[in-house]
Amino acid sequence: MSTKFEKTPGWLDWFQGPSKPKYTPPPGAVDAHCHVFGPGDEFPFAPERKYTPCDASKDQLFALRDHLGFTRNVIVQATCHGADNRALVDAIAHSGGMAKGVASVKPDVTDEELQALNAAGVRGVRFNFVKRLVDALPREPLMKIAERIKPLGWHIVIYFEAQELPELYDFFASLPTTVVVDHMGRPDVTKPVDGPEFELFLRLMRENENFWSKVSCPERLSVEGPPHYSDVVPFARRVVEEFPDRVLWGTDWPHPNLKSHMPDDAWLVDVIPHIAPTEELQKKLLVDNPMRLYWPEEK
Ligand code: 0GY
Repeated sequence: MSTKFEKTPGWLDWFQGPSKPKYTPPPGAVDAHCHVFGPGDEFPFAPERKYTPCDASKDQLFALRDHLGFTRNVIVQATCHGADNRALVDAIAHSGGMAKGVASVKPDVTDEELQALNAAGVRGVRFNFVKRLVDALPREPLMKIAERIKPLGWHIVIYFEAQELPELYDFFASLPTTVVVDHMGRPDVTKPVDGPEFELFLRLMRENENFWSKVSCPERLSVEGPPHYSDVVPFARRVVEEFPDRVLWGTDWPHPNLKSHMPDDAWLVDVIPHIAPTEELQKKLLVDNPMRLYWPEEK
């Protein structure tokens, strides 16, 4: 564990020694949303961070991948590392080609830096609109970043909460690349799946064919809680069934900022057959879609 950094009070560490999932993912399955944290002694957390996590190294991530029956990872830059993508790049470099990344960049990023990230295996940038995590950038610089990453064939990952969508909808719809929404736009799952709030998110997906969604994070969205997270299932299943070719799944390991509990990651894998009930849907969700977005050269 890091000696330089003290964790945020009340921080929940990731679950040690997860059980084996009952569900076996198809060969070549991709965990398309996970993070590495530090280790802080090697890759310091960013001064502007809003939380200080426990360490969660690349080796621990790759061990979890193997344990859960997955083959590849898409590692998403977490806000505790700001726009310093070194831990992410290091993890990809040590993955034997089995990881790609989504970076955070500042508006003053140079073309050389973007090229270097591209060569390192980065395939997208993340724009974060969750107020407790970042001081959000205004839209104009974000649009400039979007225009600059477009020629690289990268996409944009957006993270926001459902109540912010009405305000952000037009900006999102104007983005010029493929756009991947984290965790279905964080719906309030105590509201009806066919109510106006979730309907706006479905409309965003329906009206913009460049939009994809991660059907991830039942542990974060659920009010009912573990191990089945049944209240999240209808939301994720709705998205998988309506947009089977534009969905991704991820563990979200090491689960930053959870408050209620820390999941055994096997529980999350065991939710998959409930949200993608056929083998065909599971293969699209776990293999075909992430391969098309992150490893198109191997398709
Ligand atoms: C997530 C969730 C969170 C944090 C981050 O970048 C981050 O710090 O993504 C969160 O606290 O909701 O998607 O992993």
